Amino acid sequence: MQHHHRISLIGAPTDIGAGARGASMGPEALRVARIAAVLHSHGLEVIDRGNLSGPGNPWQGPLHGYRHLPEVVAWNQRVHEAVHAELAAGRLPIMLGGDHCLGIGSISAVARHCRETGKKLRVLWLDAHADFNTAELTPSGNIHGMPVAVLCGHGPQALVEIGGQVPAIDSDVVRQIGIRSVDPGEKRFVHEQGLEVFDMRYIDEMGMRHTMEQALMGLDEHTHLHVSFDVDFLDPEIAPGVGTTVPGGPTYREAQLCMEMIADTGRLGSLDVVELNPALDVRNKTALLAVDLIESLFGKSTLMRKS
Ligand SMILES: [Mn+2]
Repeated sequence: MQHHHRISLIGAPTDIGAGARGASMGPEALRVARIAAVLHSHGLEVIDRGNLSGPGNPWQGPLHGYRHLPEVVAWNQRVHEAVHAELAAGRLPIMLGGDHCLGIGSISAVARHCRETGKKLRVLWLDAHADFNTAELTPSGNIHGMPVAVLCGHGPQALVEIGGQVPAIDSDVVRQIGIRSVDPGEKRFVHEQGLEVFDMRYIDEMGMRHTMEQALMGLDEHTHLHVSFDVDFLDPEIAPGVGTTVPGGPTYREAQLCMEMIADTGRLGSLDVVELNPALDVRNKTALLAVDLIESLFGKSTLMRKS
């Protein structure tokens, strides 16, 4: 059975950290795909808080290694406050992105909530990319490639200190799943920092079931499980509506199993859905798939089990 039955949807319509425009339309595409009604149909209380507002996208090049840093900070402060307020009210926030830079605001809020309530944190990072770049390592300066590094304390001061503690999280709470595109310098840094990565090679060799058993190992009743779901985690054959497609991702069934095994833990406490880009989608199919998978994350299949 799910732990939380009261869900809050928080739209964060921006592509401020991305290398392509369009993720700003993600929240509306998920609403068009009926995310609220689908979750409600499983007996969950859902409140749509509407969209946060923030600065527009000036579409400029990098400055000191970062694109749009002041705007990224502004958006993440708003996401941080909104997500933290829902958690403090005993609700389960789903942050509808938006690009993945918003994971900084969201996960720093979850970490702060865990400190305040004495909970242990586990973060599952479902993504084709490690998102562990720094200004020194990335040529693009797109901050959506940096959120995990920032959360672990590596990045510009204004971003690493969102949440009131630096680093916001320890790297050992993160489990990355589905990774298949990492820059050479980033790869070295991921190894140095001891991030636990289940890349596609691992999933191919060991299977999704074993991968998820490893990634979910050690959860207990005091653990808050946060899932940061970058839609580019999925194979682009089934999920074309993202800015940075990488071939060779999890299939439909593998992705379902991943979500179902997370649901089975009963520990899901918060969720990000990011990088959905309706401008690149085909008749909203990627949004519909994302909602289908989120339905499984909240226990669609477990409802059919006798247990
Ligand atoms: Mn990402």
